[in-house]
Amino acid sequence: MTRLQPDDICHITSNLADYSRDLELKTGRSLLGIACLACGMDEETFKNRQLDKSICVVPVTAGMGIISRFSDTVAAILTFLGCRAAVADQTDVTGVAHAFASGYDALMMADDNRFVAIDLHARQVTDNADATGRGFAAALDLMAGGIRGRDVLVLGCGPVGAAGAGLLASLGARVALLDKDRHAAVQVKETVSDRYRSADIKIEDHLETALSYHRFILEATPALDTINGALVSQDMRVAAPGVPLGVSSEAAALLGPHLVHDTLEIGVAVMAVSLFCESIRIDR
Ligand code: 2YC
Repeated sequence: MTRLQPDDICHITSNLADYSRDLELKTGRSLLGIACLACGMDEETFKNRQLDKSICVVPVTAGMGIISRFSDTVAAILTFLGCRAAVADQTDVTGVAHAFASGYDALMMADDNRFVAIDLHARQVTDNADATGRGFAAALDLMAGGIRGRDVLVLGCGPVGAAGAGLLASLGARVALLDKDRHAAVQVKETVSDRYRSADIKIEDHLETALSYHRFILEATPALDTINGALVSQDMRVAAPGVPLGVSSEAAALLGPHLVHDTLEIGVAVMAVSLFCESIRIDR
């Protein structure tokens, strides 16, 4: 899991409205719209319930410690979506205890290994890796004008790529998996095939070859420049949750509006909507 640097996120808070509009131009849906699609919830339902829960973001000093502006940025994304969110005044256990005592409905916090949203009523945990994979898969579905029956290439079979592959398979895509560790691809193929029995899943072994005959790409590797200018075709659509961006600057320039990438926004938005999905499921 790549650890974010302050420079990766310092631009986010002041650009949320522009970024959401940029997503609408690229996918037809806003940041909230993409997150709702990833969670199978309509936006009106979310908007009717977004104030039902208060969310406390708790900074965590464990391990490599605080990332400057991380908690503030997470809270800003939640607030932009219309949620009631605040950063705890204290870190770690003190912050968690304060959030409980203050009656918050959910927590969001991250150590070096996991970034989670915890619904304190439903006792549901949503992981950022899963949420990010689903969010970018939803963006790719939108960029493709509906991914059902289309061939999609998932680069990187870690937790993000696995979650993206699962959503894409559930949407009816024909999923090809590629990872430099072939065993990781095999594992994801087995997991997704078990969950979606009719899923059409295959494994690719050669990056350049696989890119030569796939238009729709989920780039979920932690490597730089996985996709370079020579491998990009005009009709490609790339959703790239991988941090750092796995698309070279030359390839990104060629892709233009057909590339969706960010370092935090879509994953946090899906985590937020997931909190409300769980409560709706629990309430039924
Ligand atoms: O500021 C804090 O509370 C820190 N403990 C946050 C550490 C986040 C570490 N994880 C990452 O940098 C990212 C996640 C946002 C998702 C994957 N890596």
